[in-house]
Amino acid sequence: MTTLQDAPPRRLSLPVAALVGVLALAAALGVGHLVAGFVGYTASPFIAVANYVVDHSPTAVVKWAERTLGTWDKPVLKVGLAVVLVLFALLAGQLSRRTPRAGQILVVLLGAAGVAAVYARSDLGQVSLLAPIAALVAGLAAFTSLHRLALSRESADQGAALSRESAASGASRRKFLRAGVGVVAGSGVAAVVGQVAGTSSNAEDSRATVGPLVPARTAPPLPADADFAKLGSPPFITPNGDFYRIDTALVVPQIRTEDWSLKIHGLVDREVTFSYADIRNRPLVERRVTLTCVSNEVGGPLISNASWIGVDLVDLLDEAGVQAGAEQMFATSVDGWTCGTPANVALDPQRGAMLAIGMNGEPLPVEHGFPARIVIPGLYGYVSATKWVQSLEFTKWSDRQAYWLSRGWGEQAPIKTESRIDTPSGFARVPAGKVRLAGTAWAQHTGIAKVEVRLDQGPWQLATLSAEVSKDTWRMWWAELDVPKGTHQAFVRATDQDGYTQTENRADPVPDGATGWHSVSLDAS
Ligand SMILES: Nc1nc2c(c(=O)[nH]1)N[C@H]1C(S)=C(S)[C@@H](COP(=O)(O)O)O[C@H]1N2
Ligand SMILES: [Mo]
Repeated sequence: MTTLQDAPPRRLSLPVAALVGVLALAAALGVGHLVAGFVGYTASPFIAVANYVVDHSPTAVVKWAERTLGTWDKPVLKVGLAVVLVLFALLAGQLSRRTPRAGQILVVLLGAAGVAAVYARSDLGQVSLLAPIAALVAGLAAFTSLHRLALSRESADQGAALSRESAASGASRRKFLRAGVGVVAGSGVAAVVGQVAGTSSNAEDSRATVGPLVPARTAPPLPADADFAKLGSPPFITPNGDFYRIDTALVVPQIRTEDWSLKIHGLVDREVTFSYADIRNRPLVERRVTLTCVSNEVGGPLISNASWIGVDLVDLLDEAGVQAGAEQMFATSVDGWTCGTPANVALDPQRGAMLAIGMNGEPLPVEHGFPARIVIPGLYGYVSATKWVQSLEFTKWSDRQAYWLSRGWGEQAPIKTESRIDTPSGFARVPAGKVRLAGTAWAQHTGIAKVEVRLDQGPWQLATLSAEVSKDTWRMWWAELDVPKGTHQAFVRATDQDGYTQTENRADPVPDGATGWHSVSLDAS
């Protein structure tokens, strides 16, 4: 008869060790998400760590992700992070097959990473640290107790194998099983409750109560030939649902109008703060402005046009009295993203910079900055278009470095004159003969003077331009080329109203915007 003392050394089997690690991870994430639902949704350890990765990735990685993944970068990051966490959990289990020590240390290290990620956020208060701390404690407790149960189960098994005392083995097996199921169910419920609590006071119902935004100064009616959409150009106004979206927010910031305010401070005569009602009750203006992302490749899709409704930014700035020494308007969003605009551009009354609260007749969509964002004609989005904006601080360039500036992008970033062929799309098969091309061209705040197209090395031919709605918006064009049988290349180039013609030289988006002629291949038969 063998007693437990003589049993082989107690050791978890590989799958049981792995299970302990994964269950502890589930407990940590579930409890963290639950607490975050009450102290600040983005304090959820998983979201906080993902955000931290976004904010601290080397420029080369961010660039690579933008280029290869486009708008898939966020889901890919989340799945990638989940895989990494599960690998860590498996490792924690594997390292702890005899004693829980190594796994406990790993759990604490992972938990500490969550705490650090939340601590690093400028927009999350002290209380939000409760979420990652609760996650750490839950993960550690789950790991330790599951490990103990698993180990006693394992040794009971080993004892049973020798002594046939299967009753004891069965009991401890059931205990471990019950605990495991309990952890899974508990974490699931906790995560769901946190999700519901964290997103229930969302911005969408606040947005629904804003009511109609009626500008005191409306933009002039659109001429019938503002676009050549029937010929294959983009529509002049981009519907909100089709408007390109670029931001670093993994979770779209949810701010209710009553919780929003904008503070103007720094090198100003008097600090001023505006509530949503303050802005809403001012006479509103409506302006069409085409936004462009600096990351847009030649021929790329990161450009869209809207009718923005809001107030003249310069009026708000005048109330603060910006001082002569101010060089940049340093804007911060509620989620801690930052943006530096040359102060003289923000302050130029001719520029038409806006604090926008409406987009195409509706309150701003939440993902486009609700309750309020900055829109400045003629500057790429990363130096101008702060969404969910909460602070405008006037500083010197040397005092503050905005998010993308510190990642290798330029300080000054006026939008470059560019054009794009939208129809036919690349590698199109067309019947030989007359082929109609259509597309768009832009030189925001300068205006487009002409657009030309050519086939291969042939002569440039003038395209027909749409009506100029504003110098701050894109302009559509169409043209016809004579295309003989065979494979050819069609090119487009624009000239702006300063007389500058787009250079043929290809430049990367980094550091201040791509250049080069867009072309499409035509396969004529
Ligand atoms: N808060 C916040 N605002 C932001 C950004 C961001 O990451 N966070 N990205 C900027 C960039 S790079 C661009 S191109 C524009 C895009 O605005 P859209 O998403 O409404 O098209 O928003 C700008 N405003
Ligand atoms: Mo951008």
